[in-house]
Amino acid sequence: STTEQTYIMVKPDGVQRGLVGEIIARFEKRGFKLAALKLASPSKEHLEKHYADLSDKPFFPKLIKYMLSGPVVCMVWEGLDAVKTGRVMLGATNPLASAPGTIRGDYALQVGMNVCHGSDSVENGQKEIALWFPEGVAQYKLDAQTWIYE
Ligand code: DAT
Ligand code: MG
Repeated sequence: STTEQTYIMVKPDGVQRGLVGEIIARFEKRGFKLAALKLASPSKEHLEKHYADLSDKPFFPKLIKYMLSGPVVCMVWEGLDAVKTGRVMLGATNPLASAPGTIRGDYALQVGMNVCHGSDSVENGQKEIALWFPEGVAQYKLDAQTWIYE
């Protein structure tokens, strides 16, 4: 639906490398509506909740350490098939397998520094939005949608 929401996050490497504007621009230009945006320095406990599904993986401690290495930019983007389309725009988890034209395929090389996060299902997206934006997200009419949705 056109009101589907996804949680997109620029990871510490993306912030340090000056990719925040580029990543925002891609979602903006594609036609998605910005519903929430902030710079954050989450705690270890918060990140462990975000990545709870991966807590058994051998790379989990390294992943948490990386995510704690600097601020992240948290966003909610809304629009048609936002979750699936967001994942396509991000590219594969391993940047070497990501197609050029995707964010990871254009800006990353290694899985442990893959620049950005995107929700993998509508259900997980809603969980992530609740975790990262307990204050709620914006509700407004995006006038450009008249020229995006037929
Ligand atoms: P994605 O971020 O594409 O949703 P994921 O949820 O499976 O991928 O994993 C979360 C992050 O954990 C991923 O962006 C990078 C890291 N990661 C995943 N698989 C890894 C692996 N095999 N080795 C090291 N880091 C990994
Ligand atoms: Mg994931």
